[in-house]
Amino acid sequence: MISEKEYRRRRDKLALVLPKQSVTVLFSGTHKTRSNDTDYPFRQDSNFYYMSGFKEDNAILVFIKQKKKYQAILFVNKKDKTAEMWNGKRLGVKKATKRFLVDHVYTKDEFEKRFKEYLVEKSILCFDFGLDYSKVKILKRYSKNIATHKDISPTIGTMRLIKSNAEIALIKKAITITKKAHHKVMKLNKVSKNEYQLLANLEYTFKSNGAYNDAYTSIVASGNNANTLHYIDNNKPLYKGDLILIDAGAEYEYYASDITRTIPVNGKFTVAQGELYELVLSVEKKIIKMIKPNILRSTLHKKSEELLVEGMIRLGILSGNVKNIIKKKKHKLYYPHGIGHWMGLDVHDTSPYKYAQGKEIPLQEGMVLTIEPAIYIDENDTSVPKKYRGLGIRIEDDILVTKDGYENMSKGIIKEIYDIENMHS
Ligand SMILES: [Mn+2]
Repeated sequence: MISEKEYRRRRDKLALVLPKQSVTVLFSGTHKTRSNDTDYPFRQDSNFYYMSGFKEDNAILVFIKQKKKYQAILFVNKKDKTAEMWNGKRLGVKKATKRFLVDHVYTKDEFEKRFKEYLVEKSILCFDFGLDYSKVKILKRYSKNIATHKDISPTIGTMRLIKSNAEIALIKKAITITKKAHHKVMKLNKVSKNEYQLLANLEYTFKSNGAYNDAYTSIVASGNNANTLHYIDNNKPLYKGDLILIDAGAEYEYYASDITRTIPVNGKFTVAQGELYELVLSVEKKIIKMIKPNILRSTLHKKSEELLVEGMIRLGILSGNVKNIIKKKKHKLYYPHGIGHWMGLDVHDTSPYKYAQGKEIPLQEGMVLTIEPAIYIDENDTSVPKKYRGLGIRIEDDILVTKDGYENMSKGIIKEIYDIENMHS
């Protein structure tokens, strides 16, 4: 759990880098209507949650900074018996004042009036430029005299890069649940089942272990479906002899995990599947071993391209020399994405990859990223030996950068061929 003190420390830290004479506004998420009076499941805005720890909708966090000192002010839904009867309890001003270590708490109704006052004699308004336009409109209505608008999202994103011990503990908890889910599916007899039955199985394990939100829509892609990168139909029958690519991660207390395993439907890899799988696995392991402070993510990516291309030449999937193939981007057909991404409150954490000046941000202790090399070979790609066509293999783990190297937080989720085959019933 993240303590109220930690949330306050984050606000203090943000306030240090906020411009003088500025007002910063962070909005909570808003319920989104699916149709009529039915909403999509609500999930709090990650930046708002990072700075407040508050899970309700309709809330606003404001920072007012003069020269050095700042004030944090939270606006919340007011208590309302009828609304609470229909849509759930609200914390209200009184309890929020007790709980949150902010300077003031007011009801949301008071926001517009107070916001106008906050802006007097200020020169900069900071907010998340990715906001819904309806919210931007409110801000713009009152801030016509403010010369400068600044996007606050990269600043918070930069803070979110380095995880605290409490955050790491939550990510590890999410991974533990994800491990149970993947292992359970590995054990199942999957022949004659459907992708959605595996999906149901994964979700059952997630939800029954307290991960009631998924970190993202799971991908259960059998056979050639694995070559559709964002395949989420998850509704095709499973055939004996095919592989299934499962990219599924639990979210625990707002923290994500992101794990991919590729396993055989009938529990046994064919020789060709094994050859391609061992290539991806060996690359994944080599790249993970390179992780340490100050290395660049782009260095990891380039190395993964080289190693995958080398292997694909060896297997007869590509021909020519490594340098030329990469220069001509021929490998992009088989390995089109990056080696991995930041992970935290969001599965693809919204933290920057470059400093404002354009230089790449090197890995540092406390950062969390995924490593996920892959090879995708479409079933209709006649340039590739027939035995490899229709195979799509990705292996993904969640890595914490430590003081002198790394910790593979998901190393307990098995990935060796021998172990996967043994796991199968
Ligand atoms: Mn991923």
